[in-house]
Amino acid sequence: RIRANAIAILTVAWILGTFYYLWQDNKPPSTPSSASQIRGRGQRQRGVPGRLEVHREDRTIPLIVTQPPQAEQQVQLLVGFDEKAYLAAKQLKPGDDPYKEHAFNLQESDHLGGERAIRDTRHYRCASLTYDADLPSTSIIITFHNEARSTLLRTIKSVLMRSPAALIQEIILIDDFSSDPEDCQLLAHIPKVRCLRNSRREGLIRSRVRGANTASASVLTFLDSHCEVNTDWLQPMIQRVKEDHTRVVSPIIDVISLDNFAYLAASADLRGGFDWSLHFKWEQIPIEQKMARSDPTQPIRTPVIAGGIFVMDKNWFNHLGQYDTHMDIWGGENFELSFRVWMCGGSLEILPCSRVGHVFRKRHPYDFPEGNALTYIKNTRRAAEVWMDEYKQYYYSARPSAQGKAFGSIADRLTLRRKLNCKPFRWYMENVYPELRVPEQEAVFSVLKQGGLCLETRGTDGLGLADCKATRPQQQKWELIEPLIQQQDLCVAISAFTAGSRVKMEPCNSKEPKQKWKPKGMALQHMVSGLCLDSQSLTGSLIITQCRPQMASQSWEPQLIT
Ligand code: LR7
Ligand code: MN
Repeated sequence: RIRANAIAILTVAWILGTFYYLWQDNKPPSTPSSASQIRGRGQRQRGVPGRLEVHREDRTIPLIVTQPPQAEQQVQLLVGFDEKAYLAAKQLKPGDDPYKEHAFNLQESDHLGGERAIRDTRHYRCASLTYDADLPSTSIIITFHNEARSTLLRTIKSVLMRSPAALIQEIILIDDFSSDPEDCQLLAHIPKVRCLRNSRREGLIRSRVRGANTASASVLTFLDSHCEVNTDWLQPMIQRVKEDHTRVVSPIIDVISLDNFAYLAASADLRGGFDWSLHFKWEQIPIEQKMARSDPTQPIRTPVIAGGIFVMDKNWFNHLGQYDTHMDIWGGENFELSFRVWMCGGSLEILPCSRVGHVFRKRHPYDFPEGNALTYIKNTRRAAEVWMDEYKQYYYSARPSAQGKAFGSIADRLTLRRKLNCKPFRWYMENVYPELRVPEQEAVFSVLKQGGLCLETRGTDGLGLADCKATRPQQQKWELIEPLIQQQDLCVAISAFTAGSRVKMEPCNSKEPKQKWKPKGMALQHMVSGLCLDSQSLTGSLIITQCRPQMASQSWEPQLIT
């Protein structure tokens, strides 16, 4: 009897335990009001379309939650700093809109206070990786303008709690002329924390450069002012930079819900990309790379970084020209840095075993002295003009309003590019971001006129001259897409490379030497033979002859068909 009872009790306890475990797993990691919990997940965030894929992956450990440090350790961490007073001094008044000041729910953030446990969102294999015992230490650089005290403090405390103490040389705060100087100054009472205040609003780019210039460690780590770093976030990044100082590395950026502050794991197979308007977006790793990834802890090459959270060797940062300090307030600097790193001999990667949470917002909670749109255009125009070579035309077609807008002098940055002997943007397109498609040029049709006559196709593959008011105008309609002279799927081609050879139509192939032409004065020269398209032949078909552009039979005047 007794044994049977014991077994029954154990069985019930086991079932209850299992249910509790599953229930825990489905709960969001933090416990704010439940009504708003679901909303944060699928929401479209500004600039983060890829974040639609944000989900909890079953490949990651579901239940392990970082342990908050022991009470004694906390006292150690923040000795000399009155956390309660710091947070209490700024409280939301009843009836105030909690989203107004910061574009996130301040009430939920304040409710969490200076620290909290978050789920370890890494792939389980990350936990067994090891790192060098002698990693160099880093200076953490955080710029902010009117950040909420609770988010700023959690950023700092999460760094102190979840990093090996020896790796944190210092935390440099750059207060970008926030309304209340005490937001920053009081935090300098925390050991290792320094506070620099700008005497006027500079924007995040010049602020970061200021921080980097006073940093004393050999490695720089940049963070936004509303982050929470996760378990062992720092070691993977410093390790990669120690092994090769030209690598610039960033973590997977998890999502902290702007509504309820739930910490949500981001998808582990995204990288940074952009479209021709220089709009940043998260995108899936190309399928071939995804297939080739047998080890989920391996770095992911990325064409661009999001911009806010990365680790870079300080000498490399300085050698490559820091940032373009003529960029203002916010935006575009991540493209400029990314192009520069790749084109001037470095690389960019995302490290899946490093995770940092960030509060993604849908609007800027601060003002732009020159307006949001003009500032973004100025900054991205500078990036395009300095780094994108002939590809900048696609930027201007995608963002016509950028044309004619002021962007200052770029002479210094062009000099820098020359001095560093950087590769052309074409190289970047071919080797780093071949997935970025060059836009299809809109078809432009012309007739090719010789005197009063027009070039036209005849029969299956022939060419000839006829009255321009032909009965079948389709056969006189040409697309001049250098080096091809094209009509539908057929292109003008020579039949042999010698003078007098017949010219005919054949299926287009831009790699076929027989089809390559370029304009030479009024004539059309075959690029390989050097001979010119000529209408003067005994048979009435077209041929190639020695170029004499003055000659009427070699003169082809393109005239747009409107
Ligand atoms: O005038 C300003 N001065 C500042 O110091 C304006 C802003 N800032 C600070 C601000 O307090 C914050 O710490 O700069 C940081 C970034 O500004 P956010 O958080 O308002 O903007 P964001 O999160 O959209 O910023 C992303 O894009 C920026 C483009 O210039 C920067 O590259 C940010 O670092 C970048 N943030 C991230 O990459 C984190 C992940 C988000 C993504 C994608
Ligand atoms: Mn941010």
